[in-house]
Amino acid sequence: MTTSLKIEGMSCEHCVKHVKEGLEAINGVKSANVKLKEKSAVVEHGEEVGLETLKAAVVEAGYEVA
Ligand SMILES: [Cu+2]
Repeated sequence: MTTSLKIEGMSCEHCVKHVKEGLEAINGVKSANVKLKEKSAVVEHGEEVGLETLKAAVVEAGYEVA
């Protein structure tokens, strides 16, 4: 399944990489496509991965989910 997140606080490609790595470290996440300009992340993941888990990974990386 696919989940789109709006992310606040990313200012450069380093941030993008940080968020991407945080999301892709979750068990069950296949890929995370993070875009700086769009302030977005599109995450491909299995059904076992809930929205709260995705949000927590973004917060853990130091950013906010809008
Ligand atoms: Cu940055």
